[in-house]
Amino acid sequence: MGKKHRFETNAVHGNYESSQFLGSLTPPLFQTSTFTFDRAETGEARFSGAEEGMIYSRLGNPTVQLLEDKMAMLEGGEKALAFGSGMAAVSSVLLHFVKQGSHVLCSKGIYGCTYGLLKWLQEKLDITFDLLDMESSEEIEKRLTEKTACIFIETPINPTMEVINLKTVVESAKKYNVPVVVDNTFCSPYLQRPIEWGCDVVIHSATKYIGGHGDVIAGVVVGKEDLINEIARHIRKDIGGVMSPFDAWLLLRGLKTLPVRMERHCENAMKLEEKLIAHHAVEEVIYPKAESTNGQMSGSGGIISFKIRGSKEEAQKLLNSVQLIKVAVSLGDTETLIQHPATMTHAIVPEEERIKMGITDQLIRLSVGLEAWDDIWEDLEQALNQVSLKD
Ligand code: LCS
Repeated sequence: MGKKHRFETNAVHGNYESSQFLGSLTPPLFQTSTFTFDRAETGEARFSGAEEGMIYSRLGNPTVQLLEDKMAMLEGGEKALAFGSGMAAVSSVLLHFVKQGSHVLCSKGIYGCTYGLLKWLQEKLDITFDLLDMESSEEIEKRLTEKTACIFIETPINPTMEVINLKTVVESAKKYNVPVVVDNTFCSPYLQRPIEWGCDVVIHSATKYIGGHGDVIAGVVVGKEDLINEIARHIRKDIGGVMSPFDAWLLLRGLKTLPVRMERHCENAMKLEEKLIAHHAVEEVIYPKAESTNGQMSGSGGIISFKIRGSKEEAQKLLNSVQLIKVAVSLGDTETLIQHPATMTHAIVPEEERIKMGITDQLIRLSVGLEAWDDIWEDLEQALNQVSLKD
């Protein structure tokens, strides 16, 4: 290709060369588990690494590789690796970094299953982990020990939407040579590219904005070539959490519209935020603004969290009152989704920890979809009005 293009163009074309695939405009789907060898010696050469080429779809598949190449390009990383879920990506990265007795320094909040995984690793491998708000370098550096295997961050944090300053974290981490892993699920590479800020590894639950249509469970890891090769060889190959070629094909299709979708998610969310702030049943709206992130985020994203006046009962009444908006976990889909983190995505986190993370019974998470924003608001408003009515 030669010429460097802009993000939107790369999202459409990526590294894809149709001439390599019989002129097929869209990437072909190689829905196959294995690849034939013309001779026994070819098989030998491929297994030994003397010859490049496909062997078996757990080790690599052309459609999956096209997705990996495109994700590496969009995140500005050297190489990417696709997984069968976001959690397969998270667990592969953590297993790569930790060993018996390691320490992991995490952002103040992390996705419920990531927390569950760390707890399980604590039991199995005696690892320790801290949740920290990471507001200052001093605070971060105080918590780093010789055993710290990596810093693991979500930003914005699911579901409390707190933003972590990546520059601050990277400065401290570099002093102590600790790798920084960022779960970039909430932003997608369109709004935030952590590798450009010096972070080492980016993780996605591609289930969300990358796919964008609520029809795939998938994960991606992006980083330096050596690290990605190591994870491919020792973790993905042998633990086997691979992505199916069809899912990669759906994600390749989803990525083409990522910039357009993200713009609309952001636009709708901005309008809904204003309305939510003004509603009497809403106590607080948590929606980070790109302008206050020193360029880290180029848009404010499509997720709004808010606290309703009341408790769990009112929260459940709100969820039971929406009609157009769907009550479901997951996010980043075309449909607007609403969920109650304390009893759903973060139910696994013990109450005391959950409260420290800021996940109270009042907290609601809204993943703003691509519908007409006023239709979303009309539905949310009538549901909020139900909450404030006394039975
Ligand atoms: N990382 C983050 C930040 C997530 O939000 C999720 C899933 C994962 C990793 C795991 O990805 P998965 O294996 O599901 O592809 N978050 C969900 C959520 O907030 N609601 O439902 C799933």
